[in-house]
Amino acid sequence: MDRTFLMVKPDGVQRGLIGRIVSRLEDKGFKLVAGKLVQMSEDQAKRHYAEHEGKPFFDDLVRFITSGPVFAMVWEGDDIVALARIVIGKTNVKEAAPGTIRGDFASHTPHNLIHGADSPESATREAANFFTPDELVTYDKSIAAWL
Ligand code: IDP
Repeated sequence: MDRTFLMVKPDGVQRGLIGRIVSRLEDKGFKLVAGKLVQMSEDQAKRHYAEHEGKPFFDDLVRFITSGPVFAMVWEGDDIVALARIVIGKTNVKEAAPGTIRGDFASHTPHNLIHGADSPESATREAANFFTPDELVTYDKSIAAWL
């Protein structure tokens, strides 16, 4: 079973969309293994977005992601890294299809509500920036055989 790191960004928290975003991930059949509300520090934000360091939008991105609490999560499912990014939708809200989280709820690109890791390696690195290994809960769901 694969795991990914997902995070409701400050715009999603402020807009009261944590519940609806979590519902969509549950509806898809993913299994929540960890979740918490976090006010990120500047250092934590820079670690999270290390791959974007040096890009013109980096400082704005760090300012935005630290502008209020985020809801950090780890989810589990087969091929979940790629599948979750389909559920989330494209980065640019003009390209995010209806039916995706961004396509249905986001109208300005930097404020695109949710982050999703782009590879299993990124997912592991990003999750470690928020959670200790013992915070990732391993358990079975009897519905799993029906997914
Ligand atoms: P992703 O969140 O869809 O994986 P990334 O390319 O990793 O997209 O970019 C991280 C975040 O940085 C985006 O979700 C968006 O909030 C912001 N971002 C990306 N590109 C730009 C840009 O060109 N201008 C401003 N913000 C951007």
